[in-house]
Amino acid sequence: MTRFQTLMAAATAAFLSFPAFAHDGVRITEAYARSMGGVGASGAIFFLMENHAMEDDRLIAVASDVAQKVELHTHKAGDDGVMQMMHVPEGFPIAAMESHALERGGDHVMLMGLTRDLKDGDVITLTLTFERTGDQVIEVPVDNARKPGAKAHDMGAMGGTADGTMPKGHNMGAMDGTMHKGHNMAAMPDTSGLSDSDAVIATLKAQFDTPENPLTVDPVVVDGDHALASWAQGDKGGRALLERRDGVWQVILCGGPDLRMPAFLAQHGVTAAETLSQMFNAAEDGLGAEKVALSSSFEGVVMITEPASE
Ligand SMILES: [Cu+2]
Repeated sequence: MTRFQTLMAAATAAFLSFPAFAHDGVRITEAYARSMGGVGASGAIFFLMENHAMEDDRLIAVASDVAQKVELHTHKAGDDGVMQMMHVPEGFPIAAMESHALERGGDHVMLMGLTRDLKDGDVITLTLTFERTGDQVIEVPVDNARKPGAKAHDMGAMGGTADGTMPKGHNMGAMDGTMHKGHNMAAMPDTSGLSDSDAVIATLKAQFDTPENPLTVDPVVVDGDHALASWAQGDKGGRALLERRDGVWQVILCGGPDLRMPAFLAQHGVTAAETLSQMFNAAEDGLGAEKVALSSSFEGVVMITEPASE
């Protein structure tokens, strides 16, 4: 039973004669938008659609002046198990008296090439076009810190795996929709007895290293319960932020240039962001400009785990 049906059942039980709905369209609730970057970056919008009509409907188009391109997207695991985002030109169906959620890691509205910064509390105007009921304009608040599955003001909510931050791809040069999510299910390595940096390396390898595509990790810098590492795999490189929870290292996100910025680290739960950043940048610089450039070649940010302290 969908959530909406559950609501309906509860309402029907409460009122023996159930009143007709006042409107015929699709009701939109719990809308929010988030973005990891400024102008030119990408973002995503999530909401719940409830079809209060006796006929099926379908969200077929979206439009907003907040981005150069606005599309309906979903996530799907490819043959290699790697999660990818893709455009869904046919849109999202909402059956009669059913609901359909756009949520992190699933269906979403993709904003590509933001025309302005999305700051918490900003409001975006989004036009939704439904196949049966036509256009509906909604106001969407920006909530960059919202966790997957969390309701507004529900700050105690759960973590989750790779979310819908959507770094790159979409044939837009600066983006590539591939998420390094395929190996998330790898068993956690036993890192007891290892030094912090060896434990970080073991954690990254458990998640991303494969015989065909070996991963090298260097340098690793640890400060308290956070670690930054540079990695290389084939001709690709990037950086990873890790966090230790209950003694276990977890990969929070992968990215490129952002991970050298204290402000970005602070945004993702690193308490001593300035210190960690200085230590890491010095260690990486020590390996030479070529190494730094390779790690900076990773475009966008891929969320692997939600930071616990966010
Ligand atoms: Cu997307």
